[in-house]
Amino acid sequence: MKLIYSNASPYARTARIAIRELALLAQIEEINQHPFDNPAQLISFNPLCKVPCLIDSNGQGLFDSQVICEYLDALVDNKLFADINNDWQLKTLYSLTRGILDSSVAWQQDKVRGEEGCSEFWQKRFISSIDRGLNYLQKRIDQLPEKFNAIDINLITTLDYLAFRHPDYDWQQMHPKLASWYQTKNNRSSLTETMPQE
Ligand SMILES: N[C@@H](CCC(=O)N[C@@H](CS)C(=O)NCC(=O)O)C(=O)O
Repeated sequence: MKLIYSNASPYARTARIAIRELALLAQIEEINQHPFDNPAQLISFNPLCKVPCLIDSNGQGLFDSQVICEYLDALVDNKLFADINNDWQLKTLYSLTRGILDSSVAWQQDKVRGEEGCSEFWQKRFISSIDRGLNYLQKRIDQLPEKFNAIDINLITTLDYLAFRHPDYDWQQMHPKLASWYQTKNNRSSLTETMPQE
């Protein structure tokens, strides 16, 4: 199998963390391609030209990051999604982590439009949804399963992405309970090997 990813993409990072947590690295070649270069290989497997994209052992494309993570998890022994998929509240928290990540990425996309193209209205909305989302999660952090899981992957990826792209947004100071939770989780090799980079 092959995984097309880019170093700065938080969505691709969730797939790369799952690969490591599921001990699948020996079976998957990771190919670094930037979607803005419109690589022919990426487009041929994902018409959206977005990363991550997995090419499975039958030579078929799989996307997006959630589908890839669930697929890889099912290949092994449902380590990452088993607790979540049996509990609607945990599924909702999983969706919330995806939503906070979407707002964080949309905020970055708006910022790079520059002073003339960016929108104060939208940036405020993105920041409010991140604030409220992290608060909501912080209040429920003790409800997360003990075992490392797909919510942990998304949440850590989102927090690291905020520090990477929005260093002025001091999430650790604003959400101290999340910061303590993060300290107990962030030393796994799946995380340190996949930190976001330009
Ligand atoms: N919902 C998708 C989002 C993927 C996505 O937006 N990836 C970005 C990189 S962070 C991308 O490839 N963007 C290229 C583009 O929008 O043209 C997922 O979860 O995989």
